[in-house]
Amino acid sequence: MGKTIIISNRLPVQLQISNGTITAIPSVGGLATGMKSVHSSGDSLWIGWSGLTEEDIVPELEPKIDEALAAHGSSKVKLTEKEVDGFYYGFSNRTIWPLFHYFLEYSEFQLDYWNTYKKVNQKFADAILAKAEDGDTIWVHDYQLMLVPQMVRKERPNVSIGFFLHIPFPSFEIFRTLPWREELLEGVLGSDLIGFHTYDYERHFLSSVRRLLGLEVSFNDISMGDRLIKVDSFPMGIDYKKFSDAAKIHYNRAEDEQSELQQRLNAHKKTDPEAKFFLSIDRLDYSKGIAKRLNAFEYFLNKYPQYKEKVRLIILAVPSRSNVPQYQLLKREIDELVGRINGEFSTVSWTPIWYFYRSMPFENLIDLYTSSDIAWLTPLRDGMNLVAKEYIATRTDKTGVLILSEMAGSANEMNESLLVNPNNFEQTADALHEAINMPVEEQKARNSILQKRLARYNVEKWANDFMTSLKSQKERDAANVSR
Ligand code: ADQ
Repeated sequence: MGKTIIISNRLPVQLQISNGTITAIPSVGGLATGMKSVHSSGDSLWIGWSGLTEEDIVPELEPKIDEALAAHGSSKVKLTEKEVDGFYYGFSNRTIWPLFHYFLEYSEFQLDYWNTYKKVNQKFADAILAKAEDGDTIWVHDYQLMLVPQMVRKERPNVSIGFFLHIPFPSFEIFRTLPWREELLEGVLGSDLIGFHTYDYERHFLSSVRRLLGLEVSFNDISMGDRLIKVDSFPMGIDYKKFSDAAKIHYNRAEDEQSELQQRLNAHKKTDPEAKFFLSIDRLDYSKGIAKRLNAFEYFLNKYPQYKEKVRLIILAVPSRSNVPQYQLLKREIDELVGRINGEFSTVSWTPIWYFYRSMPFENLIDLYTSSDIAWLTPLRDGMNLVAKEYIATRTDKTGVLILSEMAGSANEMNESLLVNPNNFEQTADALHEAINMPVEEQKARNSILQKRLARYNVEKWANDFMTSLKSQKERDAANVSR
């Protein structure tokens, strides 16, 4: 059996350099956790960008960096600052990201971004080709690397290649507007297995393949020359145990062991047991609908004034892509909205919105999840949305209400939450009202079902299902060719 090579834009470790010493610290993100069972078992390698540009890397330090990465089964792709600009901030985040999230008007079609995207994808493919041998399995992740499967396939036809897209695949009418649409599809089709979070994204992709490339599609198989390519959905889960175990510890902590955040949240609850916390957690991204949510909150306070001084909206926004202009504008818009709404409604004893613009340590995330009566997660588009799953996993006493956008991939598996259209303020305000008044027995009934499902379809199962399907697809394809 060959080895496994995982490839993603960023490596699952972060480099820390101080006084000439280099340490690689494993990232705590969902992908890194999910791949643990695939990456740590036996012979595997993870290839990606380290986060440092070539200009950042002093030549004397390079061997030490490589050594620190190798200790974590990782190997770096070297990118210049200019390449990061055109490939990552450019084509990935100013062309594909907005287009695939239905923000057509934000999508920039610039030839130099496209050329850099191709060049950098080739660099990633070359890094794989330097290590890959016949019989190896290669798992390519996400929208930054859509050309890699075909680039590898061309040189190494006898490897298994899987591709997983973490963001939505848009409908044909949106996707067709991209000037390089055929090239992107052909790039992905170098794979044996192509995975999406939902059945809808899978159908959208198949429809584009059929209509733009004229390929034969039968059920979820694509015939391309003598190759058979399988397309399927694999809804990504979370490390359920990690979240529920952390929540149990949180609930059992003595007061003097609690974080300052936990103590303050508890103190508020004690002063007013009827007060409710609404929680909103996202990267600061226009696809997440944070500004709309703030407007909907204002609408709610006007429609249901009885909740003034009773409810608090905690907004946690993680800084993201802050050198892309749309993100800077959004930051300003949110700052202004929070200021305006707090200015309009605050009283001497009540501030309706608590706004944190930062990343938080895992401990504090758990504090927020466990202390919030209602999680209000209403992206305008989201490939999956893992925050919704994390919130439910931490509700170990089964109380709590999740208000979730229909436009999040996770809505498909979380029907027991209150699903809303984030553009409909009336419906959203009513859902908040319903959530505040939902009987505890009903909360428990809904969350029991959700928890059972999330515990079973965890991130490890997601990774294993994908790898198993890739293996059987390669065998099926081999049988098909030899017939
Ligand atoms: P994201 O857009 O980043 O992921 P999401 O799935 O919600 O969105 O994951 C965010 C992660 O960041 C969660 O694990 C959460 O705990 C963490 N996080 C959020 N706020 C934080 C904070 N302030 N501090 C620290 N950590 C924080 C992309 C796609 C999604 C898809 C995932 C996985 O856009 O649609 O679900 O990939 O495929």
